[in-house]
Amino acid sequence: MTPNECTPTIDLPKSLDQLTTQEIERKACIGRIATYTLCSLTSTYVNQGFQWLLPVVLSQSTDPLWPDPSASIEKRLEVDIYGKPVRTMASMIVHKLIAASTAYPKLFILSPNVRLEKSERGKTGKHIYEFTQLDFEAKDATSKDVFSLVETVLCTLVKDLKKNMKDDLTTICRFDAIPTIEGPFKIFDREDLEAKYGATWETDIIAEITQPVWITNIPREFYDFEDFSTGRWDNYDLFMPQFGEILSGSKREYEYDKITEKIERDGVRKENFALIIKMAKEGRLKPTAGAGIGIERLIGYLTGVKHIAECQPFPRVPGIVHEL
Ligand code: ASN
Repeated sequence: MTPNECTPTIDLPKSLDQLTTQEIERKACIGRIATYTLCSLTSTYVNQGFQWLLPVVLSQSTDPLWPDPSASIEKRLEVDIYGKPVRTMASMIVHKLIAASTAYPKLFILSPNVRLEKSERGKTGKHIYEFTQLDFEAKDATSKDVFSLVETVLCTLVKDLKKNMKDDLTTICRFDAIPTIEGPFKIFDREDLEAKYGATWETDIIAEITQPVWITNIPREFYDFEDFSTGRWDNYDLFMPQFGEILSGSKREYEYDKITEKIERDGVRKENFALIIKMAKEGRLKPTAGAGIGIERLIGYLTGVKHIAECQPFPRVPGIVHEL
């Protein structure tokens, strides 16, 4: 490809049948990088002793995605099956906490998530209405354990990708653009960033960093651990340079009193979380920590696409529904 062809030209990703010959070549190249990425991520988790669970899509209990400062959900999908209401999976957070507390102390899932974001988000380049998370959870793990695991996973990926996928990365002009990364990544408290940069802290920090960074202490859903005595949240996002968030997670709440108090405080529908509440009451919900890596965002960062839906064979741009 010529240097001109390196520049991503697709503002709003098209469906496969609409692509030119040149765009098909680019799509195939991104597809090979995606395949390599998935192989690398899943191998590292398996090598680290994690069990690979298959996802579920319909369930009575799913992520409330509330309260979440960055949520913009237009519609929640609910349907009756066998006389019971179920929702499409927003994330397998509840399943993870129960699975890690019982039969699968270290687990990961490539989990399809449906989040019908508002149409305006079609143009951010970072939002899609169906995406896949590599969602993982480990019993008795701390935030620090999650940090070093993720650092191993991502540093291995970038190192091996640059070694084994040089031709494809060069074709899309990403070989030199992706820095080799090295852990431990720096950790910033969200409150300090707000004090330094104000409301634009997210875009400011992304522009400034040259290595991935952890952002901690972000108020959000009931299942993230909150220290009631200090008001600090033991949770985290991972931001990539010039790109933004590709992962979020936390140490988890597991105590009945705290979970019920937070569900009440947040105005979340208790009846959708009956099982996790019951298990917490019986002392069967255990301390765990984990996170989810947004696969299309990670591949979007690696390939430098304008819109992460360009990494999807069948683009899911908010507001745009293709036949496939
Ligand atoms: N996967 C995230 C976590 O592990 C939850 C989410 O996607 N909202 O915390």
